[in-house]
Amino acid sequence: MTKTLISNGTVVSATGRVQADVLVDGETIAAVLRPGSALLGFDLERNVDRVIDASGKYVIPGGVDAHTHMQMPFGGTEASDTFETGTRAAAWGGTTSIIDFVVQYPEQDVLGQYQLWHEKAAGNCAVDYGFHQILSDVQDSSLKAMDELIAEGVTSFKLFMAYKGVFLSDDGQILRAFQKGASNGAMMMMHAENGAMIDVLVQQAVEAGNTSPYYHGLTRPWQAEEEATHRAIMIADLTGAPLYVVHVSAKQAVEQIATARDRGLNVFGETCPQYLYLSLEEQLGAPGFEGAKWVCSTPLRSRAEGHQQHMWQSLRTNDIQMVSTDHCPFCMKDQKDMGIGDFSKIPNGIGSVEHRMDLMYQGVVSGQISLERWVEITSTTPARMFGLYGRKGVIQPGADADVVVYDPNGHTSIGLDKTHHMNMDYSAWEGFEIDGHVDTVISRGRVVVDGGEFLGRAGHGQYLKRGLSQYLS
Ligand code: DUC
Ligand code: ZN
Ligand code: ZN
Ligand code: ZN
Repeated sequence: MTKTLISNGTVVSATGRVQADVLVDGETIAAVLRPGSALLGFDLERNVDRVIDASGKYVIPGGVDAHTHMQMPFGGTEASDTFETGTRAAAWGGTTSIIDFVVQYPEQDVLGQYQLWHEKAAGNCAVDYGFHQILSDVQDSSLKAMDELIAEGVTSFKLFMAYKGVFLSDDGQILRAFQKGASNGAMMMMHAENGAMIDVLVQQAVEAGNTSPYYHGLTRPWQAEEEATHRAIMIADLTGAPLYVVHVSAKQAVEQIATARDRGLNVFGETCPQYLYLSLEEQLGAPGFEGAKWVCSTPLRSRAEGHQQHMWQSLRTNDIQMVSTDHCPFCMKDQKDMGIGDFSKIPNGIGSVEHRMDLMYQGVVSGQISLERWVEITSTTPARMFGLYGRKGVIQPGADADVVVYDPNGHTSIGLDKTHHMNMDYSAWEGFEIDGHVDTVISRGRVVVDGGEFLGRAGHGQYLKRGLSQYLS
């Protein structure tokens, strides 16, 4: 088995930092050692196959992106990253685990869809992958499937309060699914937007000739997000189910989550880089149809209203627990452009799986979050939230050797002709400059990225059979 020593780096965890050497043996971490101690009484040349010098660099657990949609059929097309291209891009950016969403559309068999997602992913992934399950047809067979999926390591289930005819569940269906989650320990995830209100606003806008991409955001106002977030919390409270609200963008929705947590409920919130950095005003300022690049749901929010600054604060105070990408990439050509003349036909989604670690590190540079909080919200908490902690999310003996060597003196320019490995014909992050750099990425002991070279392979990534959320037991 290959032994690798990552020497002289600063090992950063959710709780602190220490100068240490990390010894990797095969696929796992064998030891975290005092710097240089591996050299004492130890023939380095004979006993270690490779030494990675991490002097002046951070050594962190690999990123866990708990919200991706690889090759998802959606909006009359399919998300443009396959499991192969998407996980390769993830690896480039220091993310060594993803949790992707199996989709049940109406009338589809849940377990059949789960098998289908395995077929899509198996043999294609560069890094490890797990699954959540989307339920869009809550009926007896779907509820029964929830028990069977938990035994398969799918321990979290997403429902939608929007997208009529596609994903939408009504409150009674949500109640039934949450009752099941309360009894079997599953984490219930919610897309919290009031779809009925949004559908009317969208129709009115299109009829009035307000068809540019900017109206996507205006027709999905924060009130629709706050109301749905509150309703989801009430259903969680009534049933006793734990609730994880995905892609939170409105400060008012954050306040609902914070209030619920203060009351002692098991309610958690996720945000995404786009809700920290991008705004409705910038989307408005984009020429022509360019604003389509940032059409996602929940939508970008107004900077004048202060949502972005409030979201950073919420990450600091733990009103919001973690950051995923909601990676749902579409190209402008032949995908987003379906919505020219009608914004409601633009496939919803932004691609960021490659840039999450960098974008959040820039939050450390700008003083928004600490170095430790960076590791916590991008790796440790996602792992713990979704039953992977111990294997993932931490550098300690016995953990999977998923390690990133991050250079705080390096630099990353994001953009189509710069750093961009996702299968998209544009970057939602064009022109972003990061005062740091992913130097080396190790996935289960294998160096998959090093010195600007991809060394991984499709099929190295394995399915992650997850346990129940470690925030609940
Ligand atoms: N939001 C998106 O932007 N894309 C996929 C589905 C969703 O909820
Ligand atoms: Zn969603
Ligand atoms: Zn999503
Ligand atoms: Zn570098």
